[in-house]
Amino acid sequence: MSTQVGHGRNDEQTNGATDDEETGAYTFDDLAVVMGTYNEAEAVGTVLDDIDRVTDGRAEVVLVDSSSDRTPEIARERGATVIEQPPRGYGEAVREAVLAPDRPVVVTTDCDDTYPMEALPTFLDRINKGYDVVSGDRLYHGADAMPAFNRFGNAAFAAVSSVLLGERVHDVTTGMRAYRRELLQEITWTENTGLSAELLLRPVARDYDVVEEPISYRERAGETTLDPIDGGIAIGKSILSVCWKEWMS
Ligand SMILES: Nc1nc2c(ncn2[C@@H]2O[C@H](COP(=O)(O)OP(=O)(O)O)[C@@H](O)[C@H]2O)c(=O)[nH]1
Ligand SMILES: [Mg+2]
Repeated sequence: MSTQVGHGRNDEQTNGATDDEETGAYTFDDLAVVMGTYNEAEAVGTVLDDIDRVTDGRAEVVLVDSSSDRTPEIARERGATVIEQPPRGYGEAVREAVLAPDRPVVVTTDCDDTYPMEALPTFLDRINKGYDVVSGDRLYHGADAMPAFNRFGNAAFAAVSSVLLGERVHDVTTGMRAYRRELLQEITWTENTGLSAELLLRPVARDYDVVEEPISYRERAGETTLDPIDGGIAIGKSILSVCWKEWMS
């Protein structure tokens, strides 16, 4: 497999979201959308309703939840699967979430209404084109809704990662990606706060077919759970340690 980290926006688009039996392409019936949730009562209803609307209720939805508010009840009312976990950080939750579904295509998102669920058909199309990972690039359109400190940090993480990988990547900390399930099961994931970076860096380092897809990014509903400075330091350490281990293996 050859790595192709580039933007997919100019690729011709098929109708993979609706076509199935004749072509063998994946449809929304093959898709699971997963997320970690920590007190997201303000956003969870909107996020799950968006997924339902865009996928016609056909995507499986899995939450790994550590909330003390009504997030899990709101999710169960909407038919989502809720796995309970004590609050142990972003990556502990998202690792359990990505490994949970049996469906062949797994999409991650944050449960804070920042990511465009309208992009799900495009993400599925890219997987049907043969990509192993489709990574939502928030910075391509400028990410005006992102706090300036985070925007600068994310651009720096992408620049450092690009040098270490020898491939240009544009947004390594995005929460919205589509993955082939086999890839998620094949690789051993080790990071917590840095898991979103690890989920891109290891596939790129191992020459899977990875593409970045420009996406819009909205302002968050509710309070962030990650401290930008502590979180930023943890992500920086993860990038260095994951790239080092990938080189050594
Ligand atoms: N289950 C669980 N979910 C978490 C934890 N920490 C963060 N999350 C969720 O992970 C996602 C990303 O966190 P978020 O606060 O949006 O981080 P930001 O996008 O970097 O500001 C959100 O859906 C959070 O609710 C945790 O300790 N446990
Ligand atoms: Mg978020």
